[in-house]
Amino acid sequence: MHSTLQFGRFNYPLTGEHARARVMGILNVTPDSFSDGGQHHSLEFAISHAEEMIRDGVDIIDVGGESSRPGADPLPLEQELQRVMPVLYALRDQGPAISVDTYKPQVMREAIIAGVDMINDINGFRAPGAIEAVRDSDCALCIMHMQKDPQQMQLAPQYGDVVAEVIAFLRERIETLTAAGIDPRRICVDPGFGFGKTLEHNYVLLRSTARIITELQMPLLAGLSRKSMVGGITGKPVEQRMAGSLGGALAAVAQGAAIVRVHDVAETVDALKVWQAGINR
Ligand code: 9MG
Repeated sequence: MHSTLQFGRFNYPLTGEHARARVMGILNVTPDSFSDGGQHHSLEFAISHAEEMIRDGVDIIDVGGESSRPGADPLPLEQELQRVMPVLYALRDQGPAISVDTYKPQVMREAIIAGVDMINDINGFRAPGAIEAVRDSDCALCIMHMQKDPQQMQLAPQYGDVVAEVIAFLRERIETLTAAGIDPRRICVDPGFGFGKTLEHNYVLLRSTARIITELQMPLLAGLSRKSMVGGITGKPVEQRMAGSLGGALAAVAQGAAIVRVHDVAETVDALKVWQAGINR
């Protein structure tokens, strides 16, 4: 494992006394995430949500314009740019690191010009031109595993050995990115909870967080906030999954996850502070 994660303008220690898990707050700029669907209101809503996350102690804000929920349709490039670019420019100098959640190379290029610190690609930089789009920047790259695509992924996910297959996929992507000249200190990996996985697959992967980190020697990002895997254990609907999501985030961090991607920033920041204070280092 490298001792730091290069994160655009930031450099996160991964080992030693200054290492701690970072909280990534989710900022969806999708029509269902603001009141009237209008462009102006969406920007205002996004900024005020981001300001709340900043007050709550967020480390990274992950801005996404296209829904990746199971069954979601892809968003045309121009619409995605119209949704995310004003938000990226508005947030760029507010303090936290900024990430953009996209798999489209053209969005990656524009976001890098705007100064983002991370590209979070649920497609693992497999789109033609994705690697070239990010290669010459210094932003961090999150490589996520997904079986099929958001429209197909939850139809009938199947694996022989889910942990081995996710590790093999991530290893191949790390090798492809580094062979293209990308510094491995910019890379983090993500098992992709809920992306082409059954409840059982998700928990086998969550319980294997430490193994994934050890085998790949890369920092790991865990995103399970409010997902069906939380509802599958608690029996709670999406609006009542905060406590369950905190439990999942702590399970990942206890095994070495470097970043947790969450909706509930204030609660996660507090939970991690108490957990950190209460463990033997
Ligand atoms: C965009 N997005 C939705 N869920 C995610 C997850 O679990 N990880 C990452 N990296 N991105 C996600």
